[in-house]
Amino acid sequence: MPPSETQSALPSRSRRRLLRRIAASGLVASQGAAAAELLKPLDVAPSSRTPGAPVLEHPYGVPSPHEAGVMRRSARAWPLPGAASSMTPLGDLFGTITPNGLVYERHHGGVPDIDPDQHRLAIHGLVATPKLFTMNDLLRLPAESRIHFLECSGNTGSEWNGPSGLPVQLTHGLLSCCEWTGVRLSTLLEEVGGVSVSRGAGSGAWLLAEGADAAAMTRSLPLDRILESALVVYAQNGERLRPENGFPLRLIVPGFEGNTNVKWLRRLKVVDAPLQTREETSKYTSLLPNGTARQFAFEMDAKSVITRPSPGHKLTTQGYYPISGIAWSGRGTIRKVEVSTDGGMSWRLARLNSVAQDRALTRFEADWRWDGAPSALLSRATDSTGYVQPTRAALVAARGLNSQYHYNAIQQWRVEANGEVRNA
Ligand SMILES: Nc1nc2c(c(=O)[nH]1)N[C@H]1C(S)=C(S)[C@@H](COP(=O)(O)O)O[C@H]1N2
Ligand SMILES: [Mo]
Repeated sequence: MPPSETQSALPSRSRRRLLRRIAASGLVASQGAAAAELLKPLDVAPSSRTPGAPVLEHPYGVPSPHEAGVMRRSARAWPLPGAASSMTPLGDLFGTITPNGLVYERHHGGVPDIDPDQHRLAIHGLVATPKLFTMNDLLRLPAESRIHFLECSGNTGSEWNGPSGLPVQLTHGLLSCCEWTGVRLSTLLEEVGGVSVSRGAGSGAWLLAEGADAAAMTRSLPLDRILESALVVYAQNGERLRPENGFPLRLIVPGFEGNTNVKWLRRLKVVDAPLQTREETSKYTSLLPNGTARQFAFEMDAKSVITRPSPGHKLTTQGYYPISGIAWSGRGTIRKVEVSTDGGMSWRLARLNSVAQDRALTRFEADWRWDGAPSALLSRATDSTGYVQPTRAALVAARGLNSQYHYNAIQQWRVEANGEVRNA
């Protein structure tokens, strides 16, 4: 039956019921012309008249050309070659998983080209039997897949001094969430016969992780805190890692600041104290108001942001809008998200419309009827430890304005009377 006949084939009683329902829904007022269209048979869609493109036009699939504007972008120009970042277009995405081509990138020395057949992972230091692993060795160990967010500790640093005017991609886009597949760190340490430093409270078992890139990114990590959750991964969202995200191997430390998730991983060394590398002394420490530095602030604190509507979006008519966003915590799951549409004077509970997973993005949504008046939209996350996302004033009071990293304050978007959404 050609598609044009399906509409008129509806029995007239159910057609009348359908039209009554459309009228009752209020859609008729705003879409009168569209509703009137339904009274006559629909035309055959132009795209139904001829066969479409063949299979294998794109042996590796690509998004619709109509989505060409959805891409990673950089917030600023970087002064040194290879040291740069690109940001995930959060305002254009749905659900909680970041597609591989849109995962943010942060490199300190560019993206190395590594032959997986030549690549080795060394596990050495205070272990019983130091070993070199090939990629094939790693693929023959028990695998595990887990969904975790990855956030650069510099994410949202643009807002320390107040609203930057930037859209959500450029304020919060050093954030992605993937399903990571690889080998548990604990399995690998068993493979080298175990660790020969006494572990437990007060002891000093640390793990030095180093990348094979030009920056030789190197971080020391407290072994006790990461042993149960860290993964050495070779795949993201079902396929091998992308070169820019660490191909062929990277470390995933769930909930810890992005830079500890060392890409192009070439060695793990068990040591008895942190090595005070460049990335934990001159970088990735925060200068506090009392003049001391906050070092080894590993966990990313609970945070949330509204992604739709967000700056760059425009509300076209008054009426119902879902407020949609994401929330996450480096210390566990998201317990609740509250939303305000009046600048924080009143709050109400949002629905969590994805399963709240451990150290992963959670999608929330709240109903809102825009009455055309200027509004201010905010979201506030509470995590499973009871920690509540702070206001900017509270965060600045605690950390001062010399802290570049770990900005997690409540974010406000203004809705103007003309429907424009702004970070102001
Ligand atoms: N070897 C190496 N690992 C690295 C980096 C790097 O420059 N080199 N950048 C780190 C930083 S600062 C972040 S935020 C994350 C970014 O991971 P992504 O590019 O996969 O999003 O990787 C971390 N791991
Ligand atoms: Mo980072």
